[in-house]
Amino acid sequence: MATTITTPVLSDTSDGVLTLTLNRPEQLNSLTGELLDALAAELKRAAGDDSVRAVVVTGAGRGFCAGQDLRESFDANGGLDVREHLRTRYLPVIRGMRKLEKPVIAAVNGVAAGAGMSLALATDFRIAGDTATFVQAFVKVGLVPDAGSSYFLPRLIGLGRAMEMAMLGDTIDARQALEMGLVNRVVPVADVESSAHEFAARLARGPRSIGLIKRLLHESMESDLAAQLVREEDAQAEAASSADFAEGVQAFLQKRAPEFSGH
Ligand code: LHQ
Repeated sequence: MATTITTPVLSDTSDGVLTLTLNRPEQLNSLTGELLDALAAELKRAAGDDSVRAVVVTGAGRGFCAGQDLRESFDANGGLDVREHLRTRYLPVIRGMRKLEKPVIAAVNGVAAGAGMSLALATDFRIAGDTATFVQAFVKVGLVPDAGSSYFLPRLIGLGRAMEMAMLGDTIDARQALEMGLVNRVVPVADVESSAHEFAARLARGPRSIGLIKRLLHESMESDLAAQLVREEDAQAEAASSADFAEGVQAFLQKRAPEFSGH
C-alpha cells in the first residue's frame, strides 16, 4: 500500500524571499511537534543563507494556524509534558524568528488562534486577509497565553486590550485588528500571499541595516534611553562600515537608485 508523506512546512525562495507555508490544511495548520521542529529548522537555515533576505510565514488552505494540535496534546498516551514541549518545540521557533536579522512577515490568510496567534505576533509585520480572524483561544480551554503571546500582545496593542483579548478569548476580525495596531495591512484574502511577498521583496532589496533596525527596535522594547543610545552607536558603527552604506552614499552623489547587496 502506498503511503503519502506530507511535509508539514513547505518552503520556497524567490526574489530573496523565503516563503514558509504551514501545511496541515485539514487541521487548520494546528501545530504538532513535527511541524514546529521543521519550522525551527527552516528559520535556522534562513539565518545562514545569504540568498534569503526576508521571510514570509503563511498557512495552507483556509486557516493561518489554529494553535497547538489539541489531539496531539491529549492523546491516548496521556498527553504532553507541556513545559518540556514549550521549551523544546515552541521556544526555538519564537526565538528563531526574533534572532533572525532579516524581516519576518506573517501573511495571515485565515484564523490565527492560540499559539497560532503567537506565531503571527512573533513576526515583525502582519499582513492580514480581510477574512482573517484572531483569537487568544488559550483561556477557552483553561490555559494561559504562551509561545510569546503574553509578551508580544500587550506591547503591540496595550495592556488593557491585551487583558481583554486574553481573558475573554473573543474573536476579533481583520478590521478590528488593523484599528488596534495588531496588523500592518489588510488586503483582500485572495491577495494576501502576493501582497506579503511584494512587501517582503521590497525589504529584501534593502540594505544590511534592515537587519540591524530589526534588532534595535526589538531591543528598545526592553531598554531605557541610556542603554538604547549606546545600542544605536553600536548598530550605526556596524551599518556605517557596510558595503551597502558605501553604495547608498555613492548612489546619492551620482543621483541614481542604490543597489544593495545586503552586506
Ligand atoms: C484542530 C485544531 C487544533 C487539532 C482546529 N487542534 N485540530 C497548548 C497546549 C500545550 C502546549 C503548548 O501550547 C498550547 C497553546 C495553544 O495553542 S492552546 C490553544 C489551542 N487552540 C485552540 O484551542 C483552537 C481550537 N480550534 C478552534 O477553536 C476552531 O477550530 C477555530 C476557531 C480555530 C476555527 O473554527 P472553524 O473555522 O469553525 O473550524 P473547525 O473548528 O471546524 O476546524 C476545522 C478542523 O480543524 C476540525 O477538524 P475536523 O476533523 O472536525 O474537520 C478541527 O478539529 C480541526 N482543528 N483547531 N487546535
